[in-house]
Amino acid sequence: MTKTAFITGITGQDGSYLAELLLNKGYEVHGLIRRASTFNTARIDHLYEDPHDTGVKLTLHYGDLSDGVRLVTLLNEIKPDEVYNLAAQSHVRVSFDEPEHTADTTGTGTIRLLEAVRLAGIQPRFYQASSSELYGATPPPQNEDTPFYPRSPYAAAKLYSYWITKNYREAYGLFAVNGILFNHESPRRGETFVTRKITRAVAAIKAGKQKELFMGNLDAVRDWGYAAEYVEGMWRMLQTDEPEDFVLATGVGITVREFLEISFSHAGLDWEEHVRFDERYLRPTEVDALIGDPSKAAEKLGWKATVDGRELAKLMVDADLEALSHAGQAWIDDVKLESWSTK
Ligand code: NDP
Ligand code: GDR
Repeated sequence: MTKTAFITGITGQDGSYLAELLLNKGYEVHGLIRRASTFNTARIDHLYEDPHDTGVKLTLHYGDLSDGVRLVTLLNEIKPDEVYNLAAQSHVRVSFDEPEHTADTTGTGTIRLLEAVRLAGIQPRFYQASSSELYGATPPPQNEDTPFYPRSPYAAAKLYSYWITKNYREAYGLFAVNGILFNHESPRRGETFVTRKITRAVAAIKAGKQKELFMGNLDAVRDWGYAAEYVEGMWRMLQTDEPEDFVLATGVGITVREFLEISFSHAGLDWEEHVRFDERYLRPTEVDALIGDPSKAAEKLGWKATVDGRELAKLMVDADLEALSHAGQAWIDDVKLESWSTK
């Protein structure tokens, strides 16, 4: 029988890869999208299906995690077998500027969705996009038993979502799991996260269209993996016999500085000639080092990352050089906007 999945955050990096994965597995996929004054579906446009056709497998629905009633209506209609809650205000630096909005989307949004599941009277398997940011100030290596110490409004909101997901599992017997995912990136990564910011700048500098790149703390260590592999891990978490929480990570940590060095030198450039400091990119409280221990996922899910941060830097630089060669000036103008409106 065809399985049905409901994905919040389908227009984001992970949502787009997960939608692809589930469609390839034969699922009927329903995605929640926010109404915006411009189209925000660029990452999933290649999956477009004409809704007038028969046998359509991907359907998009307007809604928002701030609108609980809408979530109940949708879950009632769709009655999914699996729910993936990927939607969030997901930028850590921005969460210091918009703490209340972040709490509402990244924290309270999860309880709205869980309550919508209950009110719709359905028993889907439920995936919560938890984060390595939960560990915050607790030093690496971090696994499922490591104590949490959130260091931002974003991480504090995700902490609430982590515990409320666990609580609904224990209180109502819902098959609800937390995927505690370490940073994962791709050519589809949002332009203001550090990896993509760097690889896009490398492409623009290489093309002679940009000279400088303004950055914050280069000493931070992150365990960067490849997003396309991580969505497979999400799906596997919902296919087990018992609901459990899992860490997904590569186990390899590198500094932002090393990611810069690799990315620039891959394009034949010297990062020190181009990178400048801008305190706007510092955070009031920083997370110094995140390096995951993914052994539980390897043992119980048979999941293992094959791309670490060093390979990812090259993969993303290649993709951005390629994108630039196709898109030209419009792409360059877009790169400049990074420092205008964002952190
Ligand atoms: P993105 O920022 O790329 O995508 C976030 C998605 O959430 C977008 O589709 C966005 O819609 C949607 N969204 C934001 N606010 C709302 C709202 N109020 N109602 C409905 N939808 C909303 O994130 P990623 O794909 O990178 O991450 C997916 C999830 O995993 C997030 O929850 C993130 O916090 C978490 N996570 C990510 C990690 C990573 O390294 N990528 C690591 C660990 C956890 P729109 O397109 O309209 O903005
Ligand atoms: P992070 O990702 O905060 O780990 O959250 P981000 O790429 O924003 O930052 C990683 C590290 O790089 C440092 N940094 C900069 N960061 C940005 N964005 N821009 C800069 O110019 C810059 N200079 C240095 C940061 O200080 C930080 O230490 C991501 C998000 O996807 C979350 O949603 C997710 O939960 C976590 O990863 C795991």
